[in-house]
Amino acid sequence: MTPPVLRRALLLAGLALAYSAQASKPLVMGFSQVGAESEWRTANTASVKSAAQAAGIQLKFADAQQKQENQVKAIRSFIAQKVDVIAFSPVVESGFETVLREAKAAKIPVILTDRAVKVSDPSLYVTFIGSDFVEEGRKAARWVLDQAKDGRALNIAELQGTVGSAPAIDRKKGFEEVLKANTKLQIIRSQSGEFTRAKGKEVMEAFLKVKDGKKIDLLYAHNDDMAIGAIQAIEEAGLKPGKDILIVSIDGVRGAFEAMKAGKLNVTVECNPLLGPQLMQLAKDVVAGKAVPKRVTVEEGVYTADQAAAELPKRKY
Ligand code: GYE
Repeated sequence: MTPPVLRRALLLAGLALAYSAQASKPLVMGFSQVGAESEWRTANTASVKSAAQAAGIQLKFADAQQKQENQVKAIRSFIAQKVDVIAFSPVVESGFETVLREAKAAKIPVILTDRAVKVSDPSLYVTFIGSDFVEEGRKAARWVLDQAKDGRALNIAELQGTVGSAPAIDRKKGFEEVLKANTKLQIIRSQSGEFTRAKGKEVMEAFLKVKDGKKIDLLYAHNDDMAIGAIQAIEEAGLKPGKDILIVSIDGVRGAFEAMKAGKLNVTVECNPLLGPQLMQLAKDVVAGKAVPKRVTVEEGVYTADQAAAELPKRKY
């Protein structure tokens, strides 16, 4: 028989052990990603995964393959698994109210990364970290205005991002807002290319086939991948991208810099996908009960073709 003193000592040691195990238990984050539709997204996923590892956060990663229903399912499963924090990049803006209420009821904080949602109750998420997409659209349009300073008219084709997504809605809005300053600049075609190269190419082919007697002078693509797809379509139609049709797109991924270096893309507006480290810090703060800003933005620039060769080696994505 163990003497009572020893038994108590053993019990206390056991408790201490259990307590320290509890204290060092890694924070668990459920992360629902949009998909793998673009170079931007690939860089974003890599950033989230490596930052989680560096921060000692256990990441449960789910790929929604561009489908909102998959995202809702993933969030429900994170709730069932009682993760410490949920982060997600919403495929579209609307339709998340119900599942976000479920997370709130389960007292699991939600961080929006990259894209925003439309909800009637802003307390359904703690914070939103991501770029200002309206401003990106404005930056693209300011470059277009610059090209038309000599008074020429430009017919513009627009490749929109995923229908209903925050970047597609906001990049269109910001672009149109600034473009209004010059009525000689008209959007004559506009359709979604779903943020992918394949769809960007397909829609551009269709744009070029429209027989309404209007020539496309400039292409505005909501991301680089669609612009790169469109470049192929333009070349296959026997035209010179970057010359016969000026091209402005958004993201600033390596592929865009390569296209600019080759003279096929004129300008890219930067949208930084490397949100991982900031996201992990926010998650730690939120779980620790610290106050965090409701909106965290990212610093970004605009790059033109003449800067491409010098910038390319410095690009991190
Ligand atoms: O611009 C695009 C991606 O949400 C900012 O999604 C992101 C956008 C990005 O597919 O390439």
